Amino acid sequence: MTEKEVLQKKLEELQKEYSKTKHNKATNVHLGILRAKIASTKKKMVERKSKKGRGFAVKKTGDATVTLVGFPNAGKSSLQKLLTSVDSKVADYAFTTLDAIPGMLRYNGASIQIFDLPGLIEGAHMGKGGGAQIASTIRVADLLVFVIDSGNPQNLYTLIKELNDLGIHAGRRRPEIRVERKNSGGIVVENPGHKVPDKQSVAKVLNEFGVYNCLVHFLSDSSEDELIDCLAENDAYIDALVALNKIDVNGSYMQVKAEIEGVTGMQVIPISALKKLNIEELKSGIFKALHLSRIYLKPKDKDPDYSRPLIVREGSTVVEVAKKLHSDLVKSLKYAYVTGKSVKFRGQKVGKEHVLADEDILTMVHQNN
Ligand SMILES: Nc1nc2c(ncn2[C@@H]2O[C@H](COP(=O)(O)OP(=O)(O)O)[C@@H](O)[C@H]2O)c(=O)[nH]1
Ligand SMILES: [Mg+2]
Repeated sequence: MTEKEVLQKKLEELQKEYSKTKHNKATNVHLGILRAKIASTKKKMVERKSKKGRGFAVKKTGDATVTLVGFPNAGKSSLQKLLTSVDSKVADYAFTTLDAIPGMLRYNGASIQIFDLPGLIEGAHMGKGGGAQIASTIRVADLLVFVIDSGNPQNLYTLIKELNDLGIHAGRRRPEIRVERKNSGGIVVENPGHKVPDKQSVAKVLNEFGVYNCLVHFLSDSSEDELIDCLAENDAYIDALVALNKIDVNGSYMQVKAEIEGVTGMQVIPISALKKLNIEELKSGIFKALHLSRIYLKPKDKDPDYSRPLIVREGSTVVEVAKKLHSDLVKSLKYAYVTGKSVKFRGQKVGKEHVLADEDILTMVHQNN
C-alpha cells in the first residue's frame, strides 16, 4: 500500500468507528479523541499533497475575493453575470480538473473579485480527486456567498458539512485558543473565566497531536471540537452569507430565511437572479461583510478625490494606508489630518497609528513637504 492509501484507509476506519459510537456522556472523551485523530489524519493527507506541489493557488487581484458556492442549478452563473460586468473580465485561469471563472464586481470604488466555482458537490471529498483543489480555491476567499435555491434550503446544510470535511468553517470565527509549546512541564491549562473542556480531555486531545508539554490559553469559551480545529492548523475560517435565490418562484422564502438565520447565524439576502430582484442589496451586503473601508485621499490645499477611494481593511491605520500606496511613503510619513467618523472634528491632526474609519478623508504629511 502507498502512504496515501494507508492514510485513506486509516481515515475511513476512524470515520466508521466515529459513526458507530453512540453519543452520550460516557463516550464524550472517546469521541473527542476520534475527532482529533480524524483531524490529524486529514492534516497529514493535506501536508502530503502540498509537499508534492499539487496544491495550486488562485491569483488574487483587486481589493477582495468572494467565492460563490452552491449546488448545480442554484443560479451561481446567472448571479455572477449580474454582479460582474462583462467588460471587466479577468484573465483566464488554468485549472487541471475544474474551472473557477473569475469576474470583477465594482462597488463603492472597490474591485471585488468574484469566483463562480462549480463542482463542490460533484467531487469535493478528499481523495476523490478535485477536493484539495476546490478547498485551496475556497481558502483564498475573503467571503463565501452560498447561492441557495430557496426551494431546497437543506442544500445549505449539506454544503456546510462538505466544507467542514475539507477543513473549512464557513461563517464561523476562529476560536481564540493559544497553544504555546514547551520543553517540559506537562499540559497547563489557563482559562480565566471561560467555559472549556476539563483538563483530562484537553490533555488527551493534545497527546493525540503529539503534544505533551504546553501551555493552553483559552481566550474564549471553547469546545473540545474547537481545540481540535485549532490544533489542525490547516483549518480555515471564512465569513459567509447566503444569497437565497429564486424567490420569484417560492412564496415562502421569508420563512426559509428566518430558519436559516436561526440555524446558522448567517445573514440571508433573498434574491432572484432571473428577475434581478434585490441584487443591489446583495452587493451592499457583500461589501459590508468584507469589512472594507473607503479612504478618500486629499492632497494638501486641494479637494479630496471622491471618485477613486483607496480600499483598505476595516481598522487600518494611517501608516498602513501609506504602505498600501507606496513603501517609500512609510519612512517619510510624519502625521496626518483626518476628517470623518474616526475623529472628533474636521481636519483633526492624528498620529501614524491612528485607526481610520470608512469614508474618512485623509491628508498625509511627509518629511519633505
Ligand atoms: N425562476 C428562477 N430561475 C433561476 C433563477 N436564477 C437562475 N435560474 C435558472 O436556474 C437555472 C440554473 O442557473 P445557473 O445560473 O446556470 O446555475 P448554476 O448551475 O448554479 O451556475 C437556469 O435555467 C437559470 O435560468 C431565479 O432567480 N429564478
Ligand atoms: Mg454554473
